[in-house]
Amino acid sequence: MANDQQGLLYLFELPQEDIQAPRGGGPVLFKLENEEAPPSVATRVGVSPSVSMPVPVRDDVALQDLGTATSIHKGSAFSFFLASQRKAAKDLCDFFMMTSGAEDLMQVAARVHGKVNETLFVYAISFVILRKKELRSVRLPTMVEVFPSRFVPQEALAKAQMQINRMDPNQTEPVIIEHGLEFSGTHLKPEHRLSYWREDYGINVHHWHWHLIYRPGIGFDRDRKGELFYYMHQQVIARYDIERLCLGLPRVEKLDNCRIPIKDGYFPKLTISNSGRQWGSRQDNTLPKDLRRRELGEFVDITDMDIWRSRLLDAILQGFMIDCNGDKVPLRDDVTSGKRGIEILSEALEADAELSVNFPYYGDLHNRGHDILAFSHDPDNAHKEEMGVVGDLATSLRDPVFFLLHKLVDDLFQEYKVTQPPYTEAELFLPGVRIERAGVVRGNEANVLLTGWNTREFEASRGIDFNGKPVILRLTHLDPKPFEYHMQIYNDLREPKEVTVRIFLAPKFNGQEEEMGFMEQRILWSEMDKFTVNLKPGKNHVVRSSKESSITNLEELTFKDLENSVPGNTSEQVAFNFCGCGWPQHMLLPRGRPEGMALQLFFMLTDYAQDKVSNPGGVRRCANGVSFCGMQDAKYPDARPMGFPFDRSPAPLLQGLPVNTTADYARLGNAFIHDITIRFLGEKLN
Ligand code: CUO
Repeated sequence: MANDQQGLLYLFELPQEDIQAPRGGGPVLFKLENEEAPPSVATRVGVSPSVSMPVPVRDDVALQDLGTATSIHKGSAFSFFLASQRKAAKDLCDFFMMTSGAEDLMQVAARVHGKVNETLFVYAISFVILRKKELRSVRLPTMVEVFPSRFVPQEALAKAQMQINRMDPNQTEPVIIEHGLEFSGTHLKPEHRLSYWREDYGINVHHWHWHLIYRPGIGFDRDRKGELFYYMHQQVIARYDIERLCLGLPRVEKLDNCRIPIKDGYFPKLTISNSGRQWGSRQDNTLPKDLRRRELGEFVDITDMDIWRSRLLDAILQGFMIDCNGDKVPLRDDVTSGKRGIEILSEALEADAELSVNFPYYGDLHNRGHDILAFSHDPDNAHKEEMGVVGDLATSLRDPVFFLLHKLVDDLFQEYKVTQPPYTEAELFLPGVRIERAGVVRGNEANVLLTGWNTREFEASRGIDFNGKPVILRLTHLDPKPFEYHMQIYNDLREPKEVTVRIFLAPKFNGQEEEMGFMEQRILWSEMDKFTVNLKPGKNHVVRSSKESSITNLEELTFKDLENSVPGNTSEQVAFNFCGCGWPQHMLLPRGRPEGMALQLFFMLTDYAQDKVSNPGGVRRCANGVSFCGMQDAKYPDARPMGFPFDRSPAPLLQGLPVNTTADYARLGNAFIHDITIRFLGEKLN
């Protein structure tokens, strides 16, 4: 095996094809001892393999050892929200976890490839690579290249195939598939105006990665996993709402009642795992029903959903949950030891059966919500339809119903958050430092940011076999022009002071074009960045690039990036992109409006001595996207509750004066609020 990266990288390529099919565009070949390559592979014209990956017979890889992993049909959907399929994933992950080192994993995985569902396979090897310390240097290729059919409609892929069938066999230039802007529907339906956002590849890949890292039923407790489930999804809803306001659409409403029809349908036009099977479509005004999927062994009653929700709400308002022994478990965020209430609540709401204080009692509201919605078009398999995209981690954000469900989830979290005592002035104020001025600069212009369209290319032929020919996906996406934050900060102390800089963005006006009060704006504040600065005594000019954001992932790593990342040739991008998790950099800003949209930036400095979390020394993995993704093998690097200071209601008085708007927080010297404009150019950016 050439190196760990290469040995494992090609397991991700062509997930639907035989493992002995040529990979790496032709030169890489897994050779399984005692297993004939399928004739279609052996006779492929023009293939001259130069990298051979021998896979000896492994007597230890037996189907019976895979547990329930083989229970999910190949070519069908795999949903992490279904309890039975979570169990299958756990069985396969456990099996791969028993390997030691890259070569061992490669051999075992190559033997298992083809015996299990393709998505499950990719999920499990991804999980194990991220989990195993000895595989720290191995990066994952982007899901866009592994499963292109999750990102572009079948029609576009079929067109590329037809073009290849007709073209001169000696042609070497790739076929290009353009996709974007028209997305999945027309603007006859207002919701489709948001398709560019919901169907963005980066947002969906982020969601897949996030759940890969913060998997329920993982068997161990990742630091603040529950709180991060709340926070990351809350921030997604906030950003979605901001985008809606940019387009003049109302903020998303929660899925309050599963006994009335869901107004908006969704027709994904995508196929599953490159297999040709379609994801289920939901008509407008579909009435959710109890789930009765016998073939999957999955049954969910809407009544149970209602009961779980009511029990969770009860716990929130009473201030405690009841554990399996009947004992009270207090829900409070102002604790100095043990878990915060938000963590306990979240583990019961998501739910993680192993970490919920009382899984039988509080149930499985969020996961089951995904299930009910994913099968609402065919709840009893009468039509033998596949699940809808909302059941899959890499596609669920495409469907508007995802946001209705997650608004319901967030609504429960917010019910809890407003029961918590507001932050005191002592918790908000940092004496000795003050922000004199703060804003954004782009080129020579201050406080006006620009967005437009851009394109990014991926190799579709890494995930789908187009007769061995190269096919490029050219995806259109929103993009901001890069900018910088500039802050003029005075440190009035005699010695240097380390502070955490927190930067948030929210619209200034609501849908009625009125300035928002604190509570209306509170859950719209989107984290833009969070970083540490050591302020010297006196005046400090702090400059920070938008590309350094603590929430974003630099870029998706392609197969080509990773092939070029042999030791000694590690690009900066690869070196920093540790786990692929993080909000896409190209979606850092909301779209804005052509005429300019009024937004506000909120800056706050807090005492790093109080914020810092001691982590044992060692390599910082997943340092990118840290606010949404945490750090691998380390504690979440901010001791404050996630979303601070906007996760709670405001104190009624600050410095003796009432707090009505966020600007009242900015009366504190360590905070600052500033108006900016975002203009959407509606054209391709240079
Ligand atoms: Cu991420 Cu419901 O948790 O999709």
